[in-house]
Amino acid sequence: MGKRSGTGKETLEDLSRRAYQIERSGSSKLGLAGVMGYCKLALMSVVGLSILLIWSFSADAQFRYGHLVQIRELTFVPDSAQVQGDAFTVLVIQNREEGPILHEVRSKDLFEPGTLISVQGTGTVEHEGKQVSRVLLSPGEEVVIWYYAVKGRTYTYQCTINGHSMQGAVQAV
Ligand SMILES: [Cu+2]
Repeated sequence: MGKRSGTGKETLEDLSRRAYQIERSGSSKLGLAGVMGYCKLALMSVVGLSILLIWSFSADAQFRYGHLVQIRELTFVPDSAQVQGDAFTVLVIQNREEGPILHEVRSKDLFEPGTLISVQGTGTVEHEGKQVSRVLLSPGEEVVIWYYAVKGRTYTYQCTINGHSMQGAVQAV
């Protein structure tokens, strides 16, 4: 009666194997199942997740489920990007300053209830009440923001710490 045919919940081993197969096959069009698989994997390994994400970003410039932003010389690079709308997506922001410059990521759009799914990574997450207010990033640290992007919306984020005037945006199309 098919009990052994794998219709039940996937185990962590299944997810790991699938991520490995995706990596080997060179396919970056993961679909929702793949993205959610990554979401679960993220709980196991933020570092591994980042490596997989960076790999998938570089593999496909046309159709993205998320993107990577690096902070260099007081600037979000790139400072704008598009993601697929009406879909789960991820934004990874890394502080890649060569000097000891602290940055923050603030975003009313990304951190609002109903949009934010989870914040992970190596930065320091601060809250106001139940809501994330900002994430502090020292050089070498990164934040991994999982959220639901609604088609037609633009999600902005900022850093204003220590007089910085940095902003970036993600447009869901
Ligand atoms: Cu900054």
